[in-house]
Amino acid sequence: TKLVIATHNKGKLREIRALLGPLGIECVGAEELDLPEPEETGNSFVDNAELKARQAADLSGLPALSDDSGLCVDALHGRPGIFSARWAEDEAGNRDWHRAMEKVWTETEAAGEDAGQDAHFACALSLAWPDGAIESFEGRVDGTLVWPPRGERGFGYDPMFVASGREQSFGEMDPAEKHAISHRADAFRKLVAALS
Ligand code: ITT
Repeated sequence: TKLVIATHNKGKLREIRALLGPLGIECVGAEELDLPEPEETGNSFVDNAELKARQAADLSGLPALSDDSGLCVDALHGRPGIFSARWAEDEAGNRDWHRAMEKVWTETEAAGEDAGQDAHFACALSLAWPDGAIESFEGRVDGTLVWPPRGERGFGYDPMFVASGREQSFGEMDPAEKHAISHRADAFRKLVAALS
């Protein structure tokens, strides 16, 4: 079977391909099919993941897998959360991850010492079928924020996140190590368990 990966984010696409590789599923990216990027109007990771997967399955006639994810900071009551990509965008819609990380750090510091730097990454994966069926799976990984950012690997907020019990940030880690513990891997384990 062919599966559409309903994302326009190259970092996510790379990780999803690595996670699906061992399962022998043929993946095609949304950009290869010229699928449009839907507006993310949902109020939760699952809502947004479902609208991205639904649209891709409807337009392609193939099963589609989407990922909606983000960084949730305790001191910021879960922000940026579903707005994680938006915090990186300037008026022209260009994304600058250093600027996004700086904003997260500055606001976390402003929230006060008591609140601490606890945070987690969350991921919702949705699998939509052309016949209308849809299933979603959620994963998370807990950790703390660090400043300044560390490492050039991964994508997005990875350089400022250290998972609980680890020394290296996600930006410093070997990709295989991130894939063993990430929010995305956690959601994938649930998806694979449900499908097998
Ligand atoms: P698609 O909607 O096309 O999939 P997007 O980048 O717009 O791509 P989201 O709306 O889910 O995706 O935004 C989530 C943002 O959260 C994303 O752009 C990342 O920067 C950040 N994020 C998600 N997973 C991450 C990870 O594993 N490491 C670092 N940052 C991550």
